[in-house]
Amino acid sequence: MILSKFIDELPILPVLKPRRKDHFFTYYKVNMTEFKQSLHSELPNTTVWGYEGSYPGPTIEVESGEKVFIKWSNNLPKKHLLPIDHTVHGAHMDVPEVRTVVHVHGASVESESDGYPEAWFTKGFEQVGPYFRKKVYQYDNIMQACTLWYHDHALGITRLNVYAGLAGFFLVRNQQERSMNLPSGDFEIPLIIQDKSFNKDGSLYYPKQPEKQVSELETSVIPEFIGDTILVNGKVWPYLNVEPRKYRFRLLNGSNTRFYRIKLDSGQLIYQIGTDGGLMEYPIGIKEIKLAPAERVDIIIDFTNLEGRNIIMKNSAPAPFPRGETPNDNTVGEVMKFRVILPLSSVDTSVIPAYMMPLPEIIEQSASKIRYLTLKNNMDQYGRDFMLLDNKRWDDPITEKPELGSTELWYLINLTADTHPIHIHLIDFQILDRRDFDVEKYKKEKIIHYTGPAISPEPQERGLKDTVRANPKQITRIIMKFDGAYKGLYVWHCHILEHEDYEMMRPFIVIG
Ligand SMILES: [Cu+2]
Repeated sequence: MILSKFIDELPILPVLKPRRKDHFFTYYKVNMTEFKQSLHSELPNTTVWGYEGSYPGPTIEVESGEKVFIKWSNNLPKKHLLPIDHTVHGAHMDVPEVRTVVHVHGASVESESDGYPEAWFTKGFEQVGPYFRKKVYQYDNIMQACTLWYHDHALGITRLNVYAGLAGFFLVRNQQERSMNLPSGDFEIPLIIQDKSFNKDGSLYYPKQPEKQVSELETSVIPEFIGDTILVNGKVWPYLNVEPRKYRFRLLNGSNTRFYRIKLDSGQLIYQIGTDGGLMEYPIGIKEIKLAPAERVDIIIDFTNLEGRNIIMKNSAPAPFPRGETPNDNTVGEVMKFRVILPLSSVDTSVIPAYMMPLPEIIEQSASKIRYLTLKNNMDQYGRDFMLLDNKRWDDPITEKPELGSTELWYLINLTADTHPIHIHLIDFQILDRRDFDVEKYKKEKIIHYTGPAISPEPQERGLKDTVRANPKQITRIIMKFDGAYKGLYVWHCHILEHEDYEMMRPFIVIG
């Protein structure tokens, strides 16, 4: 189905109002429901799932250090909107079909409120998963200003719940950031980029079977989901009217599998000011930004002196990444359009600061524990490919047990042909380097033989990260301190949701 581009206006996501707010804490209630929404003016309305009646969900804005309680409640139907594969871990016939649990991606948060995949709950908390601990989650937000997002994380159906619409922004703000005079108010816009496919009746399309059909099963998990349309803030190929001035955009890849390589067709520089975990030391000017699923960048685009221009945000990332097809300009090679047609409403006094804040580097020598963790292909009894971390399944005993206060260095040894965005809950990490190595030798002898020099992280990655692209045939080294306030059970996983749902996820426990 061909949909016209740039005929619908970009939705500006609403900011959620707290139910209660005083000196001591803030309380939100967030309801998950099913409803119909227009995702493109040429499509009949689409049945989606959302938070507070909105897909994507309303933006939750908090202050650094603000104590926030959120009651996430499930008011979804008992029947899932999308096809479930009951052979996948945690989605067997013995559990209810529709289960939800909410994770704030990038948050440092107590274990009981992190949205553990087996802490799921059904409508009205009638049934709960084995790790369910509380109805009201507590977020202390002891992070600096950063761009986080919340989304569903229920075991075995995360790909379906997020695809149905369960995702939204969670922004942490503070005085330090405000004092920088970045573009704000109407000139600061979060953008969640996702890909979807539709049936003629406007309903969401999600395949029941992979290309290589599994005849024994009615519904089978697929190795990756690649949609044929691009949505920003829940609209297919939208446009945004802008003034000739600076805008701050928070870009989030909220797609299941698709990566993006973002560029402006005007060829102008994009000023990046932040990574997953907050502001960078200083801004960088770049022409192209890579975004794996769950990665965020905080950027400024300057439309000054561009009156009358149309600027298209393009995407050149192959899908699946990096071995798949390169996108076509007529379709997914474009994301959205900026039309510089609004008159300047006031003088633009916002700035791109020369320097933002110090970012102490974690040095390699400070690591007290080194872990060598493989990303590896496997085949199941139905002949389906699936991926494992450290050759272990979700249900295998916990092996990653970092000590509170310690620093760890992880070698992500990618033996597969895909780039996997590896996400670790609870902490931010820094990328040390990436390096080519001999995959065959490693598979045979478990010996790391490097075949190229260590490559520094890309300029766009030089900041705090919670999701890293682990490229094929490379070892990606990341370093992290478990120095927060929290102990307990968390997870690390690939953020390609089709991988995460099918065993590419492991629990870890912070001890001490
Ligand atoms: Cu993966």
